Amino acid sequence: MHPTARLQRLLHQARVTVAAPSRNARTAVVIGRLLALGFLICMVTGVFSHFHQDPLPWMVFPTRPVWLYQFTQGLHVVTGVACIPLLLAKLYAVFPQLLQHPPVRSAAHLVERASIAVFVAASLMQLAIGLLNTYQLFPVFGFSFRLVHYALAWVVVGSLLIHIGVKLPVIAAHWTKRRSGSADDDDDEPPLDTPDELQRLTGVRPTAGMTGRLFAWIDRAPAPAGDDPRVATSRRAFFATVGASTAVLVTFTVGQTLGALNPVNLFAPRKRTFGPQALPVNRTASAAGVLDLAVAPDWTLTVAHGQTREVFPLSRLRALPQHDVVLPIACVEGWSQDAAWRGPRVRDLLDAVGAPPEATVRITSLQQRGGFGVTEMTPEFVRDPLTLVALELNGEVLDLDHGYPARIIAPARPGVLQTKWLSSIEVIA
Ligand SMILES: Nc1nc2c(c(=O)[nH]1)N[C@H]1C(S)=C(S)[C@@H](COP(=O)(O)O)O[C@H]1N2
Ligand SMILES: [Mo]
Repeated sequence: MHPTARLQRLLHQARVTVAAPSRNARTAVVIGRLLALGFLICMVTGVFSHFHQDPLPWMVFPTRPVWLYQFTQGLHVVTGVACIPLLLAKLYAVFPQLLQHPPVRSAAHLVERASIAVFVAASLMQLAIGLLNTYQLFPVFGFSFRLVHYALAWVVVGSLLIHIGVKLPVIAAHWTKRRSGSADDDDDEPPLDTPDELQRLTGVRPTAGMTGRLFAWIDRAPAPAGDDPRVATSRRAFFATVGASTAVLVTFTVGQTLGALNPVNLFAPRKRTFGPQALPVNRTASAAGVLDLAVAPDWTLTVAHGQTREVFPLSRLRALPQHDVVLPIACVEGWSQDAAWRGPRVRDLLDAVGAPPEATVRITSLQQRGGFGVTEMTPEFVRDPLTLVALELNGEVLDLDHGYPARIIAPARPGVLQTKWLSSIEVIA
């Protein structure tokens, strides 16, 4: 037999073997729609978070509601988690399509298959590294997680748009249950199991009852018809499994940001209220290498504007008007928690050095190593009455692991910008 015919026969046989009632275009569209919504939410919230940390010069961010970032980033991580079972379900549903023959039929078909290959690879990687990062296990040393995740996001979205474009006719045909036809009509490979086809492929005409290796697959039990109750049961079981896994993952993770579900936060790495002063800690003073500097009796906070420079020991910071705010720490990893903070306003400190109202500042930590030692703050946050140099947390002097002697706390900002163990605040623009 011709090798091509042999391969075609093999692929067809494999497709028949893995065929199942839930492996059809309607399933692919139903799961695909949820997945597309999930990826859209992740993209929008992810881009928002990315630009918070790397703003373009013209960007201004909302500072209210104070829980905005807590919400968008909590949604980002929970949606990303939900996409994991959905993506696996989608791959399960369309897997038989992998076994097409010929592998490439036309230029358009090549684009279609290549975009799917890129999309599958990039989205599996994206979800995997996102999940790993929430456990602080991002494995690509020497790369910033955020930049890798951001770049990959565009690969995911680009290949997904091509995929959706190419598949529009299939998506339209199966959008509603009524319009979706039989389970097999997504099977765009010509059916091979008619005697004529087989003869064309193999040069041998199969006779009724012929078994043996060559034609074994044509003797398979006939696929259950659409109205067979076993088909409905099988489909229902599939959707129930996907729905239950997604619901379980979300329920047992979302408690890291949603207080009501905190008791069932089994999967997320950070537990609300677990930590000094009932607040989780991402990097301890010891891990940041600031133990000695942070408790040094001659510690001061330097505030600078050009040549004007004021030095604030702790006593001077405590002598300024103190303000109380309740604001969340909202980590990019998806956990968040409200806390009560107390200290002077950042804008009062800047007024002391005559900074203009539109000042952007650079905030430097005592921390020498790691990426979070230096951050910038744009005017809308600098001027906000809720933005404090916090000296107290939940009614006590800041714990060393929460940034003693002084840290930044500002509304609606990523946790990663709430700099701990302050050293200086300088006007840079
Ligand atoms: N200097 C410094 N500040 C930092 C960090 C850090 O590693 N170094 N981590 C940030 C991150 S990622 C978060 S989520 C919050 C965590 O605050 P907490 O440890 O007080 O809960 O602090 C932020 N401030
Ligand atoms: Mo964080």
